[in-house]
Amino acid sequence: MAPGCSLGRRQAGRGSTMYTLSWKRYSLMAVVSSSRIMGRATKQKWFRNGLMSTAMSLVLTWPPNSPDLNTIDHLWDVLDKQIRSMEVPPRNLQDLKDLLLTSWCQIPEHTFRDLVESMPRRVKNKGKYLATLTASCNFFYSSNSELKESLRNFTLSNPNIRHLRILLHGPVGAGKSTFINSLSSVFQQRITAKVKAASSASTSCTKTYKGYEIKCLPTGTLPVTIFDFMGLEDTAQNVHPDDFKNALRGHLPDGYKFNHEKPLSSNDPRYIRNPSVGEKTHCLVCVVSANSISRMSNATIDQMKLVLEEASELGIPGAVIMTMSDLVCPAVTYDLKYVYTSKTIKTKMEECSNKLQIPMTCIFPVKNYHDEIKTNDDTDILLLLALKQIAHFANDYVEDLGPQERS
Ligand SMILES: Nc1nc2c(ncn2[C@@H]2O[C@H](COP(=O)(O)OP(=O)(O)OP(=O)(O)O)[C@@H](O)[C@H]2O)c(=O)[nH]1
Ligand SMILES: [Mg+2]
Repeated sequence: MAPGCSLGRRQAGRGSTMYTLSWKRYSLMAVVSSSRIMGRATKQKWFRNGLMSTAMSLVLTWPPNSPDLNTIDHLWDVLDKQIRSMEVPPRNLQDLKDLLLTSWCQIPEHTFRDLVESMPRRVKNKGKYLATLTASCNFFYSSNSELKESLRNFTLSNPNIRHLRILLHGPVGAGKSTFINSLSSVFQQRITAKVKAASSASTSCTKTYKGYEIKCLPTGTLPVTIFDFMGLEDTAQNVHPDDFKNALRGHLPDGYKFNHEKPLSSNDPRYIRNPSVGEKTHCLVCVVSANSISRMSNATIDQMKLVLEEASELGIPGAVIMTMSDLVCPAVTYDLKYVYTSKTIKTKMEECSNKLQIPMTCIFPVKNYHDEIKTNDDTDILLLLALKQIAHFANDYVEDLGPQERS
């Protein structure tokens, strides 16, 4: 192609070339071809806001063999090949326009017919992939209110308990306390800050073992209590490992102030000797930040694994909340809906899975409310989906437990 016709060109996936042309129609064609996953309005907005680099990062975050079920894309490829194979390339925009129109008219009829007739086969081949992709995106269109309603009316599987007990643990500053505030915000439809969160610190801001119920409008609470734990530090001031065991088994009282020098002993009057089934932990949730998972020290990982193993021995299910998804992928920062299609987020989830030995199905990427002044649907939905799954894990665990009332 003559230099005057093109201002730039980029390869953006299978058969997709992104041209930056001054000729409007071809420019539109090229953009459609390379970023078929974006709606027209989104594309216009991204162009308007000068977010092309973000757009490209999103294109690259999609799988390389994204489904090419759009028949017209194949015809763009045919045109592309024809223009490139010209012995004399177009010298100017008018030339290019004329050549494109001529080439379009010369595309043989059988090419169109083949494309149409091959559609059922291509749909079949790509169907499985599409089903996964659609399923992962679809929940963003599930209604926020439906999810809230299902949690409000959550039926506990064990008549001996009133609340599922979820225990959060993880490194300092991972967003544990902010996660509890975020869940409260979701159900109160305003930003709440009941639990003290850190601005920035290397030592844990949370010093007390405390359970929080989630209030929901208009009245009432969810059948879930979330316990905040002191963050794991790379210092000698760390929480004593036996206090984790105490918390899992239900020996730690609500309001217990952590003492890194010694754990709560069974001789202490505050020690709950025979915890009821409702006082035990029903699901252990590791909270890690997507932004710092790669930098987590081996000591912290080992401590987390130790607690997970302890929980696993007791039969308590484990899960991971991966916070700060907004800080690792530009596309997700731009629009949270891309969380489950972002390759960066998937890589971070895999890293979590490998480091903590937790299956991918138990890892939930979220973004906490941390600098917003009001709630929004996309942030709500990720938080709600995570909470719903965790509640199910805990509910499955308590199903077979007896009353074990405290003596
Ligand atoms: N961008 C972003 N910031 C977050 C997110 N979650 C938490 N934060 C910020 O991270 C910082 C630490 O959050 P906390 O909730 O205090 O973390 P923590 O795990 O409770 O920490 P400790 O109690 O000190 O162990 C706060 O400044 C939050 O505003 C998130 O999803 N995205
Ligand atoms: Mg905290």
